[in-house]
Amino acid sequence: MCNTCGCNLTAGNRHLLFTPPKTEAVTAVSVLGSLLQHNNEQAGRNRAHFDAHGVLVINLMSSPGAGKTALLEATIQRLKANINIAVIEGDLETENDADRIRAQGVPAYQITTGTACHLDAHLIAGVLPQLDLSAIDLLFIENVGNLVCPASFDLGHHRNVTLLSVTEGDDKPAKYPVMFRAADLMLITKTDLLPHLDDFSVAKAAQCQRALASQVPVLPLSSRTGDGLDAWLDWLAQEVVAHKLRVQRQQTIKPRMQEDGLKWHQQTPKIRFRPVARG
Ligand SMILES: Nc1nc2c(ncn2[C@@H]2O[C@H](COP(=O)(O)OP(=O)(O)OP(=O)(O)O)[C@@H](O)[C@H]2O)c(=O)[nH]1
Ligand SMILES: [Mg+2]
Repeated sequence: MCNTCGCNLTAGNRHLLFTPPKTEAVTAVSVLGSLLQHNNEQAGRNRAHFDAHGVLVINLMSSPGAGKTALLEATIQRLKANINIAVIEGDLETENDADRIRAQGVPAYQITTGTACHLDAHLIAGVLPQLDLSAIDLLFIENVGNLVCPASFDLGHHRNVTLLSVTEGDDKPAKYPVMFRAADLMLITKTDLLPHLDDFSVAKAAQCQRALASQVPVLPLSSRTGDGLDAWLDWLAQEVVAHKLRVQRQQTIKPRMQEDGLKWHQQTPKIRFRPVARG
């Protein structure tokens, strides 16, 4: 969780800061720690609500523009005849992404976070009254485009899918480990652009993911051409069925959250300086 930019305060949880009783002895750290705890409690309530309706909830995370909405558009086109889908969109501003999803004929709810660079469980709880969960099998949450903070906030969802587009560079799992460790599935997107890039290696990106001790599937695909989409759609269909069975057994599943996200983000930055060799 990011304690330096203040992004852990959102319109959804701001009320928690001002809830009495509050003493002056409350330090910033304890307030922020308590916000994370409140977030996790609300996430648990959200998940119980989703499970009561047998809805699988998938959180899509990536840097801005990696192709989350394009992937949703392509996915909806292929699955909507067989699976009832809805989408919650998160962006700082605009209804653009929700409009794109609605154009595909499925319900979409836009959360605009203003300044917050991630969604949290309270923001999700705020839109739940508008969702007819009895009419949904699969709910996607498209998180705000950001490779850091979204990984530390449990929304009450079941699976995290992290996208890496080929134009971002194949070393991103190494540089943003908190995000990529949180992935239950990693998608390498925009593979139709690979012929134009001489320095992105799908194998190296997968290797960087494995170097995080992550054995999750890594699937390359292009939402533009449809290449590789079948493997993603198969994964989704299996997850929907597995979740229905889990719920029948009164079980649930939590995403691969960074429970230690707070610790990760509070680590003292390491400053490495290597003089440039002069020759
Ligand atoms: N060539 C190519 N372009 C793509 C593909 N997927 C998405 N794009 C393009 O990439 C740009 C960003 O795509 P979006 O789907 O809006 O990305 P996003 O991750 O939802 O972006 P934010 O919501 O702003 O974080 C758009 O211009 C898309 O047309 C793809 O598979 N191939
Ligand atoms: Mg989008």
